[in-house]
Amino acid sequence: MPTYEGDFSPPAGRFAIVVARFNSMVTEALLAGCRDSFIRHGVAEDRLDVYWVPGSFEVPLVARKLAEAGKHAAVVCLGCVIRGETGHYDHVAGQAAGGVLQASLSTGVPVVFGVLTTESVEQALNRSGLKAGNKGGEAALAAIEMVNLLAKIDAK
Ligand code: INI
Repeated sequence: MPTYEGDFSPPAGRFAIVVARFNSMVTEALLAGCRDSFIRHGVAEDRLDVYWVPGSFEVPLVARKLAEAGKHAAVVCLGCVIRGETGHYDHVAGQAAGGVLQASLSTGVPVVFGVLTTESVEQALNRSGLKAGNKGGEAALAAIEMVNLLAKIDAK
């Protein structure tokens, strides 16, 4: 049966990375992982545009504006929301996730959710380059895979 998957071959075009400054020690590490992953998969740094926003709550607006503009093959969203550190964790994390999904569905452009939502600072550090890999790097891979899958669908 015909089966379609996006691969990790170097995709064409530019990529946008929207990154929240809140918890910047973690988000800078996510950005470094994301950049590194793009470069290792054939997307040179001069094809990456980075947009800083105050916090994860602001990520969806900028992601949607960029996706609507149509100048990027995909938009990667990076942020870090730590439950232990915020009383409105559920609102910030939930709205960020919902907004990112909406940006993708309303534009047809892959908008990837690389916002960490963790119980503790330790978990956040582990997922941004320590014991549990780097979620920023994974987000870049998801963007590449989605761009390549959509290109296959368009080519059919
Ligand atoms: N933003 C985050 O990205 N992570 C957080 O953990 C966080 N906390 O703890 O509140 C956070 N808050 C700021 C929020 O994203 C907005 O920038 C702010 O509410 C202004 O709209």
